[in-house]
Amino acid sequence: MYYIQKESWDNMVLNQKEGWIEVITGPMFAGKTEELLRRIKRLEYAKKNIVVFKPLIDNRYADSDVVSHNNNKTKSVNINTSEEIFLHIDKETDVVAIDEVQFLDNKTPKVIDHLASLGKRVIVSGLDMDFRGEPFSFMPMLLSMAEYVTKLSAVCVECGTPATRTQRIINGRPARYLDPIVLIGASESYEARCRKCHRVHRKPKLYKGKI
Ligand code: TTP
Ligand code: MG
Repeated sequence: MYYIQKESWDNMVLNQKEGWIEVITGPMFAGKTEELLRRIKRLEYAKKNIVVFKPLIDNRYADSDVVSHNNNKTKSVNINTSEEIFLHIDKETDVVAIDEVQFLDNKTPKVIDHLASLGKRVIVSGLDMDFRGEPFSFMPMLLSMAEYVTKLSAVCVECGTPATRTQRIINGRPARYLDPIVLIGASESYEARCRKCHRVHRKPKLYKGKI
């Protein structure tokens, strides 16, 4: 838990006129990171003061960069918990950006909401669903709190239609429903799929039969 001096937060509120939450979401291979980087670049041209964060869990490419599949990148601060964000921003910060936000802790929606109330523009990108096709952690809450939501789709590797889900493949087979939610990876373990082509081994069926 981090305690911030009340005076400094009050000053922040006084100095900021606006704040809101933007969420970029969708399955893997949809270009979420690319879209986040595009928005960051535009704001850099406008000389905005931006701090970019990334959960420490994702070390696929580099330790202190957010990197897209196209190898675009920007410097980022690695954090273990959402409250660490407060240690890296001040009243001069205009924009807080977070990639792979779904990996942060459950306090994240509250922290982000607080930042927006203080006048920060908060732009986050993250998976809306896990490999089972179920909501990823606190993402539903964040999506409902956001002023702006951009839901991107990928392309289904099986049938070529828009892909809204992420297929996890283990040893050439669909992963099991009870496998751990977190498994860092890219195309060696994941594919983009549409609803029809998405498979989860032993996923419980709530309703059986046809209408
Ligand atoms: P993403 O950034 O969502 O994947 P991406 O870079 O392919 O997508 P985009 O181009 O849209 O930015 O990273 C997802 C990470 O989450 C990746 O390391 C795999 C991991 N992951 C899990 O741990 N559990 C899951 O259930 C799923 C679907 C992904
Ligand atoms: Mg990404």
